[in-house]
Amino acid sequence: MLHQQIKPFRPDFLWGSASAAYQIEGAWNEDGKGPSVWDLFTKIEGKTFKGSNGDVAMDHYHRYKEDVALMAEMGLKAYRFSVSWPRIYPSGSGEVNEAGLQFYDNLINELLAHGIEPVLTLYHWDVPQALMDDYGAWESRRIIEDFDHYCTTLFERFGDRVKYWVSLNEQNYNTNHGFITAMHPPGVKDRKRFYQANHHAFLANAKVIDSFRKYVPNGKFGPSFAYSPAYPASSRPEDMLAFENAEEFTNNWWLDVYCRGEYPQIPLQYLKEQGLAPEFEEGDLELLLKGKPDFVGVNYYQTITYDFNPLDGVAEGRMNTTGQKGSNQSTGVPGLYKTTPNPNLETSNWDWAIDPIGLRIGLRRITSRYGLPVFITENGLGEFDKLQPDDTIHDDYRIAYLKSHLEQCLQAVNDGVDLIGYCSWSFTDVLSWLNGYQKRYGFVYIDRDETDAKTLRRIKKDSFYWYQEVIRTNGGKLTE
Ligand code: BGP
Repeated sequence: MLHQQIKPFRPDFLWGSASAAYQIEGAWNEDGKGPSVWDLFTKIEGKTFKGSNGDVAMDHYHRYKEDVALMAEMGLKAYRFSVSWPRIYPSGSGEVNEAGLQFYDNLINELLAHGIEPVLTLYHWDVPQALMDDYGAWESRRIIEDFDHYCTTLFERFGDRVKYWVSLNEQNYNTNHGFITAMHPPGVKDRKRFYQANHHAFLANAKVIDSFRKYVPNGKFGPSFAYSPAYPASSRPEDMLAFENAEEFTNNWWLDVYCRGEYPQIPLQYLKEQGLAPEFEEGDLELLLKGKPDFVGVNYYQTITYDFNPLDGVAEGRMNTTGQKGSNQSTGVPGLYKTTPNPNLETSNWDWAIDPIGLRIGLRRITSRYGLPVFITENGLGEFDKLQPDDTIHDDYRIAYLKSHLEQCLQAVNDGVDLIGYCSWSFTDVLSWLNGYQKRYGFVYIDRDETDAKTLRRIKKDSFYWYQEVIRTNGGKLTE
């Protein structure tokens, strides 16, 4: 679609940026917080880049006022952060930890005092270790009640001040790595358990949305989906079929349940034949139907290109977690699809395809298929950054990435997408789960590395000043 005239972003567009508790807070065992699965998992040798962990992270727990002051200086309209479940319920359920609630109370009040809309993520992967020990966390239906109890506590406490809520962050990516590649906790490789745990997460999500309607009737709620729109490697019919398979199994499987309350037919039948489909219990289907969101949260980094994969084909490939360009390997599901590099796209040093038009395509697919507003809850470029002797960081590559993606957002808006906001990933640099501290995403550099927390000083990068202008001009800067 080419447009003669381009209309601007809506006047109340939520220009934002994002983070997650484990990746920035630190203070992992302070003020009554219980351990999360990540507190233990990162200590297992070989699981993360150079054994990096979030014990101290960016020390945001102690420096949140300084961080919010930087957000205010930038002119940020919205800030997406996550609440750490084991900070609120150290054992997952039972006794609430008032100090944990107080921390987020303070953060929310600080944001509001600076005119920044809080966007609260209920779950960004840090399930309490106690629930893993008790019943295997997402592998048991018991999590549905515990998650609802935890979320309801937050609705009651913050519902008067927080309007935008995100339920599960990247359920698809997190369960995939938890149960297929074993790169996230619980570190399992089992497709049957993957589909079952994922089903419980859907039920928990739906249950919480149902509660949300009662506690925060004027709020807006949605999941954050790790959306990598699929491309076919070629117009060869076998590749087209692989692409269709990938769309069904890697995207529609989640988006259909969130937005329509039902699993897509073709993959469900295939998984039933294979004995891999989730077990349904009475009431599951009715509950899923109650889980419709107000918006689809989209975390977009890249498109993925697929080609034909025979029954004895590729199943597992190593993922680039070192920043050594070209070390990523093809991965797939035999008989369905396998991934392949797209020769038309540049890649980052972590081999992620850079594809701004892919974002527009994804936004349009969601709009046409589900007719819901979209909130981009993550988008950004992870790269090596160099701190110059004069305390500057010239991240022109990040500016180019963000600019090209925002330009496509504007095109998508003109195509008819109801886009309510955009949160870059991330505001400050954060711990990258598997890639250590060297893979940086922020507008604000933080002086630390994998093994040394150094000074933890906050230093504004060039992209900070660029985004400040984008916000000030409501996107006008993009078309200059
Ligand atoms: C998403 C996560 C974020 C963040 C981001 C960048 O999957 O929701 O928490 O980490 O990706 O990914 P990475 O840190 O692996 O580069």
